[in-house]
Amino acid sequence: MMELRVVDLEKRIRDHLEKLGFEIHPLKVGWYNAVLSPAFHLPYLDDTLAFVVLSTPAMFDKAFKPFLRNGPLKKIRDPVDQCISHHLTLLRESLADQQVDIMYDYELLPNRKPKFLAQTAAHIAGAAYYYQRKDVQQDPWGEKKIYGVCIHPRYGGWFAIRALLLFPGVEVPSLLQKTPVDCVTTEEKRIELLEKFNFHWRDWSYRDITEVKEKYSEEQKTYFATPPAERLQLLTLQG
Ligand code: B12
Repeated sequence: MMELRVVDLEKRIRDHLEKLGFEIHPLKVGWYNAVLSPAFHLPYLDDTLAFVVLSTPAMFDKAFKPFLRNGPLKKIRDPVDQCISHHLTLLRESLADQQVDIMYDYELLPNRKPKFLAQTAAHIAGAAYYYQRKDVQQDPWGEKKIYGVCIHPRYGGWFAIRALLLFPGVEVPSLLQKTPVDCVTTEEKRIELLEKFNFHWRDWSYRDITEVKEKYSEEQKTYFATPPAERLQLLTLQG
């Protein structure tokens, strides 16, 4: 009975979000908490169902451009963030019978820590492998701080991790955990990836560390390469 309800729920979320260029991957909160230090734990039962939401390259055309055409933007908030929260709010309304908590990648707690760690969630759900400094045996970076990066089996680095949907009332003890695809397998490539992400992220080359099936269009690249304060103007000019 319980399992059927979960399958149905997952299908409803998928049907709603996939046509907009999003991808969803289920996980249990307990898997996520198990790898994190207590300061980052989410206060839910271990078996609680959650979904990590990714935006794929198609989101720009399928959700973002239509969103811009349809309504006035609030000047103070990032347009893509507004688009995503718009669609996840609609999703929540369509699941009216279900309590759902939504955490966005850009949301911070009062102590300035992010509400959830997007990369850990993506890895744990099997969506995109999270390459960290500790995935390299002999690293050349000494005292430098090195941030980790997720790579998706289909989109490489051409995607973003947008939100975590949590279902406090829904427990899924028998959900099976998927291992993320390890697509950057050699020591040399992993070093190259982390160097590109940390020291050359502005040239976006880390996103092409693997052969990709689909990536951002030229238009989408121009949009994201424009400083946030000038993006609205860019969109207005293009009509
Ligand atoms: Co940033 N950024 N960022 N960023 N950033 C995010 C990480 C994210 C996920 C945003 C998104 O997609 N919406 C993307 C990365 C996407 C990806 O991985 N493919 C992102 C990007 C793309 C960038 C930039 C390229 C700029 C941009 O285009 N937006 C640059 C690149 C980095 C650079 O500067 N060269 C960038 C920069 C930054 C700054 C401003 C520098 C800060 C600091 C970065 C950092 O701390 N990682 C930054 C932040 C704060 C974030 C943000 C909001 C939070 C990250 C954070 O604070 N992590 C995230 C979004 C989010 O997560 N909500 C985006 C806290 C640290 C402590 O986490 O290092 O992963 P951690 O440590 C945990 C893991 O190691 C875990 O435990 C630790 C905590 O206890 N752990 C795990 C331990 N053992 C194990 C074992 C396993 C198997 C696993 C899975 C985990």
